[in-house]
Amino acid sequence: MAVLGMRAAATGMVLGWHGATAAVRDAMVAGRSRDMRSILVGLAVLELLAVQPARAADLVVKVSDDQGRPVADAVVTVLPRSGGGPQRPPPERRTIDQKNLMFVPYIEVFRPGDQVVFRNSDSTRHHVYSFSPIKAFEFVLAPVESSQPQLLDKPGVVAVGCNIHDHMISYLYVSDAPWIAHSGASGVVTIHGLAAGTYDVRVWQPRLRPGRPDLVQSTTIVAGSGTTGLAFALKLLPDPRLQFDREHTNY
Ligand SMILES: [Cu+2]
Repeated sequence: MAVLGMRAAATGMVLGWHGATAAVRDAMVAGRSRDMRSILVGLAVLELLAVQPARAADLVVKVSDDQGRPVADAVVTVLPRSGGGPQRPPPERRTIDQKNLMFVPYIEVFRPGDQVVFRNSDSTRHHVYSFSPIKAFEFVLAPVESSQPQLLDKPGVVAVGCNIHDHMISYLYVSDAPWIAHSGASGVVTIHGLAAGTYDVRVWQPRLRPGRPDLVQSTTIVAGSGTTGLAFALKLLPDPRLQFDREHTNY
């Protein structure tokens, strides 16, 4: 809030600059050199404030488990309290492949309006299904076959399984957050170019207990601060790819 206040104050000063030019002219006419000097010093400071926009900063989110080990496949979403964010990209269609009896990728991020296609690159059949309330589907895919595109129009998590191979699972994370990214092996996600302000940062990972809201922390980005760090420690269940059951589809 202090930052927003400062920006508002700077705007006020910029308006004051226009008023001040008349004051400078008056001072010159009157020949009041001391006033003139203080006005010029004031103008220099104001100019400095006016030309310096609120510099963007990076947010580095570190996701680890309760033993401090880095956590991969964690989805990080960043929502500014004041709204806004980068322009939303047009809807996209992404493919979830089935290779070596696995869904690839394990997690994928979508925005409402995007579509998902399931492709079977194995030489065996897969029976792909979701019981998710935000998107339910079920179809058998023969080798090299692809599904019809499935529209993902609501935010939430879609757990996808295979009725033939119980260990196969994939998660579709649908979110309209302005910034969204997921962690690799390092457990670190960096969001670049955040303007000053307060943000809610959410973390979801497939091995968190299902049916619970995302973990959330808020952070304030200060203009020109460079990098702000945030750490999440997750209490994780065993990997669902090793023991898939209906519990993991309960979103
Ligand atoms: Cu299968």
